[in-house]
Amino acid sequence: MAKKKADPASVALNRELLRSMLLQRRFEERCAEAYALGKIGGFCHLYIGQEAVSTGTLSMLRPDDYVITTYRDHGQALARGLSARSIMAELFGRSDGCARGKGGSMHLFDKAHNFLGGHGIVGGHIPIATGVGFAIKYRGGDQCIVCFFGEAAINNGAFHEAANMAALWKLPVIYIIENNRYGMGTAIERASSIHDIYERAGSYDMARDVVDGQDVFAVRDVVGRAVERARTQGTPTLLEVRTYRFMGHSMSDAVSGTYRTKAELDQYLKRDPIMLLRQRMQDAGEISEDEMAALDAELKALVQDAWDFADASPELPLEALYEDVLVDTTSDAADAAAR
Ligand SMILES: Cc1ncc(C[n+]2csc(CCOP(=O)(O)OP(=O)(O)O)c2C)c(N)n1
Ligand SMILES: [Mg+2]
Repeated sequence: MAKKKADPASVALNRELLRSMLLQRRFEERCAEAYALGKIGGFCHLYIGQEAVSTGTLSMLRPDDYVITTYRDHGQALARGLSARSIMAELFGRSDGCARGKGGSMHLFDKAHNFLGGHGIVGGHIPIATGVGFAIKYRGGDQCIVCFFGEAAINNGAFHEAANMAALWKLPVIYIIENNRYGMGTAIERASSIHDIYERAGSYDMARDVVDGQDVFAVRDVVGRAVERARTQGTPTLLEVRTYRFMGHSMSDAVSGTYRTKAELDQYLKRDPIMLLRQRMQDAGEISEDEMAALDAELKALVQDAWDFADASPELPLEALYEDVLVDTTSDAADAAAR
């Protein structure tokens, strides 16, 4: 029987998803290099291995929705559409960075993309997401906010207060737990009394689901349902996305560490989300070896361009330290700007 011809729209979408995930991977490989060379200072947490979560989730949003996340934020910023140039310049601490070089790796921020950070305090941004959900409802919009955090953050009291309010007040917030099994070097089994952590939403009568975070289509599916719920019913969802980080917790610890075995890491490496999507597309005849090589070359060049741009971008003058510290929210103009 002749092979069914693939629908061009779905082929184009799959390519888009592959491009988004591979860009994150190639970008972060160069981040590791830049960190070793001392071009990036401070903390730096790589997202390698988790790319299907950012791409799968953010490909389901509209530009006027909101995104908020943790310090492990490079991949999500790229998937949201911030330019590689503005992110790399931020990591290099330069004035053309998305936060003028003042935020660095953990504090990427871009109002134009409704990307509300990059937050360094574990769990600290979860109540902020609930607040944004409240603002959306108050203004009468049908947007939603996606809030990413790690599985270790769910044991933080702030999560429980924020989740209770979101359910009680019916706020359009999608809480995404990126369960990569570890909070620094602590395995989830050593930190959480229950291991199916999405069930915590039951305490707040909130919709919930669990999904394979290495499969970009599976992520899109559950996120799509959560977005629909947020837009039409204005209610929150808690999603547990099971994934794995292939690198150390941050640039300051070894890749495999002493808290996990090499065998475990190897097992997860077999489920590299990019490899899985590429394989699926190759099997379906949606991308050839040559096209794959061309895409890879294009993305490597794009990241090199971002590096060169960041390197050439000036640092802010010292006086700029006093800018962006306080905002006068009492004036109408400031209120309008905040929208
Ligand atoms: C309130 C607070 N406590 C401790 C830390 C130190 N810390 C930074 S990352 C981290 C682990 C968080 O793990 P998880 O939430 O699973 O996210 P992941 O790093 O795996 O993405 C800890 C304890 C912090 N930044 N903030
Ligand atoms: Mg974790």
